[in-house]
Amino acid sequence: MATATEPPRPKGVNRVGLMLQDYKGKDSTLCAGCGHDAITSQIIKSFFEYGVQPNQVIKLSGIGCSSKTPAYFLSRSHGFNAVHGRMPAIATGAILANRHLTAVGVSGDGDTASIGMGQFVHLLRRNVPMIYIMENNGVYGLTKGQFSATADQGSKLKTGVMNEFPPVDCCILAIELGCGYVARSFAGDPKQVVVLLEGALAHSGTAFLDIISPCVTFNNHEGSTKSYKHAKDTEELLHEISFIPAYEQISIDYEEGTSKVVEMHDGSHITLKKLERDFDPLDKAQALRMLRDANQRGEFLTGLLHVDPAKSDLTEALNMHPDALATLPSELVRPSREALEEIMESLR
Ligand SMILES: Cc1ncc(C[n+]2csc(CCOP(=O)(O)OP(=O)(O)O)c2C)c(N)n1
Ligand code: SF4
Ligand SMILES: [Mg+2]
Repeated sequence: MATATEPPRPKGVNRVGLMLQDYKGKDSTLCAGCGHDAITSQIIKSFFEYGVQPNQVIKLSGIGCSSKTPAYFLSRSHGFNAVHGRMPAIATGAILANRHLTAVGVSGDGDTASIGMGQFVHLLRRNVPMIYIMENNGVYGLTKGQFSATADQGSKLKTGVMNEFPPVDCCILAIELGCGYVARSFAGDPKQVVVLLEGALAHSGTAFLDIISPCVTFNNHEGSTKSYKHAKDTEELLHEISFIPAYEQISIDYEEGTSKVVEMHDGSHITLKKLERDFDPLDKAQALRMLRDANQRGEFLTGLLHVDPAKSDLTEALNMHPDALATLPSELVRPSREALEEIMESLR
């Protein structure tokens, strides 16, 4: 059981003195019922509950219906809507310029796994500290519903066209490339999405979330494996997951053997209550095996697939200055005349 250590707050106000509405953005222009809008609501809720300061956040995206969504949350935050599939490069630059920003990227399955694959894999292997959400509907929603690289082999478009190619499983890819926080969820499971996002906020490297987010206009029919019905019918929870932020934490009671508690980088805790299977998300090899088996059986597993809270992120690997580069005085970032002369001398 967690016990609050902070003084009581007025109802509806979070620990930084803000209300839920302070985390909202513009009205959505997406189709009514689009899964992406449900995820937007969960981003708003999780950032509010965690108590993130909106002006310390940068929102990043590429191109697609999903990539439009940063306009619909956190209107007081910084933002950059990049070129299709090129969000990782922009995110890497922004974070290197200011390592203290909380970065949240929203991408689509096309933006990430089709045109953006080259950039995505390097973001993962560098462990850029950010939350990377892939809103996965199996199609290019914005350009009228062509299959993306995450569409399942054998799934059908409304027109009857069948996808002949095997899908890219971005969670397997992320785990394989050393990502220290990998989760899969479903836009129709808001409770799980919120907890996974809160856990992602507490993680220090790349936190990758693959969220099935049905496209009601182009990929929600019979024969689609990314529809609301298919996801609801096949979803299998790996565990019951809950999040206890560091600021609420004194002690946690849990049942030994049936629950696992993971301490995150910032002192928050994630508790995973065992359901059907014995599964330890700290075990990378087990997570990979389980995902491969699940794919073969056509199962849709959701929850925290892999976590490694101790992994060092890009800023640590580069041994960066503890302060944001963007705020350092020029004496610190510019080499002195003597240093430059020394370099020139060494090149003679
Ligand atoms: C360089 C480039 N190539 C192609 C396009 C056309 N285009 C725009 S969005 C998109 C696909 C979007 O799909 P996804 O990332 O899955 O997002 P969704 O709309 O499904 O949320 C494509 C192919 C583009 N804008 N830029
Ligand atoms: S086309 Fe599909 S992905 Fe795009 S807004 Fe409409 S339902 Fe959402
Ligand atoms: Mg898509």
